[in-house]
Formats: sequence, C-alpha cells, structure tokens
Amino acid sequence: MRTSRRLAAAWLPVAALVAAGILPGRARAQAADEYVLILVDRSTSMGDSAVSGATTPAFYDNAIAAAQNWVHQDKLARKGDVRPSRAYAVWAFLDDTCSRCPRTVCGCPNTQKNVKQVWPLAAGDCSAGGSSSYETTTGMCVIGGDEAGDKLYDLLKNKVLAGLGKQRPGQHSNTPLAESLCLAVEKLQAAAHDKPKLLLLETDGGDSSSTSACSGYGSVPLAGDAFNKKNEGWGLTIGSWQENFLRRTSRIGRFPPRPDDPTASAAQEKAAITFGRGVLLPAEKLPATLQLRVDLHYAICDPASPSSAPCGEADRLADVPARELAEKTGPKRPSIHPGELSFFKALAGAMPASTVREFLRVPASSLGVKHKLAGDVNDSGCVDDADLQIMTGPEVWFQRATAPAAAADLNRDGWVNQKDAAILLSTWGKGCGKSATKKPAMPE
Ligand SMILES: [Ca+2]
Ligand SMILES: [Ca+2]
Repeated sequence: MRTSRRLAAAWLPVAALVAAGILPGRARAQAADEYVLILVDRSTSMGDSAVSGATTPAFYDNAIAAAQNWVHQDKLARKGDVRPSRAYAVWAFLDDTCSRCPRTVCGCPNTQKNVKQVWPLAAGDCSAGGSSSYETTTGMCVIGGDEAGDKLYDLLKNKVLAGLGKQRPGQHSNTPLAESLCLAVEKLQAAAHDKPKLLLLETDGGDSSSTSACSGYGSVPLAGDAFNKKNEGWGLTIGSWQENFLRRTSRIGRFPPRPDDPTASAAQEKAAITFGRGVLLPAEKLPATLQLRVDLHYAICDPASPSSAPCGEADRLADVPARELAEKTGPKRPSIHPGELSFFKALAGAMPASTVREFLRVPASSLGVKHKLAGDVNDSGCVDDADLQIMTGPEVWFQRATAPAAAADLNRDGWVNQKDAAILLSTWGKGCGKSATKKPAMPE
C-alpha cells in the first residue's frame, strides 16, 4: 500500500490547513522560544467513565484536567531565573460538518473525521494582556516569559481548556488519531523550525478514521516497549499507522513544508514523497527538538466482569494483539490497544525529555475526601484561608489528588483545581463565626 499516490496524500492535509488559515501564509522571525501543541482526543470512547462505580468523571474529564496540569507546570517552570516564551495552540477532534449540511443530516454517524484548531481562532484570543501576542505566521498564541504572561497561562488553563471540557464527545465521534498526529508534527515543524517543539496528547487510543498516508492498521506491541532500531520498521508492524507516523516524523526535518514559498514547498513535497517510500530504516533518527507528553486514559479490563465500556466490547476482546497480550499477562488486559500502549511508551522513551503518563480507571470511592463540612479541607470546623492555602499549595493545586492532596479534592474527581475551589468558596466562612473573613477571589 505504500504507493506514491498514498504518500502524496500525506501532504494534502497541510494544504488543507493552509487553506483553513491554520498554517501560515508567510514565514517571519519566530517570536517564541518553544512551541507547544495540545491535542485532545474527543472521540466517543473518551466519554467512558474513568471510575468504576460511577458514570463521572469520564476519561475526557481526566484528559482536560491532565492538560491543565501540564499548562500549570509550564506556567511555573523556569530555566534558571526565566521562563521561556512559549507559543501554544489547542487542537481537538471535532465534527464541524453540521454547519454545512441540512438539519436532517446533522449529527449523522461518523462525521467526526477531522482535527481542528480550537484555540486561538483570532488574534483577540491572545490578548490577555502583558507581553503575550498572536503570532500571525503560525496562528498560535505566544505567552511572554515575564510575569504578565501568567494571565494568558491562566486563560489557556481555566477558560480555553475548561471550555473545551464542556464540549462533550458525541455518540458517533471517530478517532482520526494517526492522521492528527502527523498533522500535529507537521504543524510544529512548520511553526518552530529548529526551536524546541512539544506535542501534548490526551488520548485513549483506538485510531479509527484516519485516511491519510499516516493511517494504517494497528501494530503488534513492541518487545520491552522499546524500538528495535536495528530492524526495518524498528520492530513495528510494517505498514501500521505507528510505522507510518514514525517514518513521517523521522523524515520531516529533511523535507519540511515551506508555507512561505509555494515553489520550494512543491519541490520539498516531491522530495519527501520520493524519499518517503519504503519502510522506516535502521539508520533513521527521530527529530532531536521534538518532545512528547502523552497522557493515556484507559481501564484494565477483566473478562470475568466485562461491565462498563470499553471493557465489554466484543471486538476488542477478539482483537489479535489483545489476545496475544492476554496469553502473556493473563486474562486482564488494557482497554487501550496494546500495540498503541506499547508504541507510545517506546516513543516517549526514544525522544528527549518525553513522558507517558497512564491514567487508569480507579474505583470512584477511592477519590477525594468527604468532609463533615464541605470546603473544610483541614476539618477544623471552619472554612477559611487555612483551607485555601492547603488547596493552592504547590504540591496540590492543579495536581492529581493523591494523598495527602486528596483532602482538597472536594468534588472527588481525582484532581485539585478550580472545581474544588468553587466548592470551597461557596462555603467560605461557614463554621467560623465572628472570625470569618472576606471571601477571596477564585485562585488561578
Ligand atoms: Ca478549615
Ligand atoms: Ca477535584
């Protein structure tokens, strides 16, 4: 299937992005020190419950909270005394066909086949003040390294991502994962050139609807969750979406798109198509300036109790890699495709400063703490600044709510963030009598 026609398709989405205004029309000096693309999987299965024993939070809620956690870390991170300036964009799988089709057709199955930039959509989206700005050449928001940049970090975290969290996945939402990953890497390459670039992915895997040259069937798991770079295809199934993505990524630095120059871009495209043939070779290298943050959301399924989705899905039980894994590990298996789980682990291991975090379904009852008085984090009998201080502490605020942070997880969703602060502030002063103080603003 690796024909030149199929490889040529790899470049078509870039053209589509240029037309859609996502990629730049002209190149200019890059304003940011680093470029970050946040890609959120909004497929139907992300709506599956992230806890056993309750319907919420869903994987999707965890994905949003996990992305907020990364942005919060970026906000606080310093290199020496300074924070690098960073350009951000947020992409999600979205069905945007409804506005273009008759009312009777809207909401029809399988129309979510795209990844879309959801932020920024206009220059005004980046105007939180301070040194932040919209980079017209890339369509990204550049957040200044100075303190004034905090405002745009807060907007991204508490408005943009929180807002995306309210756009729940639909019932017929596909997973164009392989295609989106290639587009994301191409976008970052075109935006950042040789500067550090970071792809943050929130997903439960399960590529289902990619149609580009990056798509393919799933690979078998890698031995030891690591690439075997001595072999063609690096140990991945030849022709799998994982191998196609890896080949595209390893070669992208040699033939990057040139949105500034159509003639040069066409020549690059031709060269890449010629060069893109065949399989990933033993001598090839992944780009040194690309960093990955992958958050995987899944459940460990036990065939003895195939209760809630996605564990009860018959097609997954029959899946060959899942069966192979089951033979090695026993009947319990991850709901995420084992070939994808293994691939992301290998990928993060092979790229500098890259991370895979696994968010496994846990019992609902294990999350948070039910306090006698809602909002009284320290159980002192009074909701006051002491509780807020605990909640907004550096090891707690926007973090996973594991002990001892669990005491501040008031809505019991496994995270400590503004949802918990809203509960605390709504009960502010309760039990404090005359010592009650004025209610503070929502912490950022
Ligand atoms: Ca208290
Ligand atoms: Ca919480």
